[in-house]
Amino acid sequence: MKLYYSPGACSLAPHIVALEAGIDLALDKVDLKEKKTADGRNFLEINPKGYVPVLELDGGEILTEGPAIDQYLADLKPESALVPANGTMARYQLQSLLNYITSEIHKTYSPLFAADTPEATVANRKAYLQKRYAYLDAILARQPWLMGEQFTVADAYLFTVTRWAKAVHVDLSAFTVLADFQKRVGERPAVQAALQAEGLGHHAK
Ligand SMILES: N[C@@H](CCC(=O)N[C@@H](CS)C(=O)NCC(=O)O)C(=O)O
Repeated sequence: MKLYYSPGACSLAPHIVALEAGIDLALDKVDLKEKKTADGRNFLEINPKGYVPVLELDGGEILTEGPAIDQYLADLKPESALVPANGTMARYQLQSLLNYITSEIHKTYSPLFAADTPEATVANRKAYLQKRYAYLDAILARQPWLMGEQFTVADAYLFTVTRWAKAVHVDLSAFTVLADFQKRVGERPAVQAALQAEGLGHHAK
């Protein structure tokens, strides 16, 4: 299997998930600006949406969208307990969290990376993130991981998008529980290995 990624982008989450699960992944670093793979192929022919992450299965099938890829990888290794079993209420709660992270957090950061986003929109999005992080901070004040006592793919995803705060000047200093969470996730061997493989080193963007 191959993961198309860009260093530190949302593709870091499935990369972490694969390493947590002990899945051997080939990596292909995509130039997102030029839409080219590492070996110069047209990335748009692999994913017409033009973004990472993309998982290419051994038979050539393509799977896109981070939360779907995270769950696919985790389901390959149920013993890693990175997702609750399919069909259980806990699995739907996990999917609820993944949807919250993708739509309320991940996609609120996206305009902050664009040079042409108006200042008023930047301020609005930053205020919105404060509200949305407060909800997650309260969950993490009660339990070590988003789903409770077990580290799951949702934690890998939250860690990945929250790493962006510094780069786009989102002030998360009010969320000390979240800061502890980031530190704990960042210290996991699989996370350190993923960061290293993406050329990021410990905690760097
Ligand atoms: N809905 C997609 C969004 C993926 C996404 O936003 N990818 C970003 C990196 S974090 C990207 O590749 N952007 C480049 C582009 O859109 O041109 C998912 O959740 O997987």
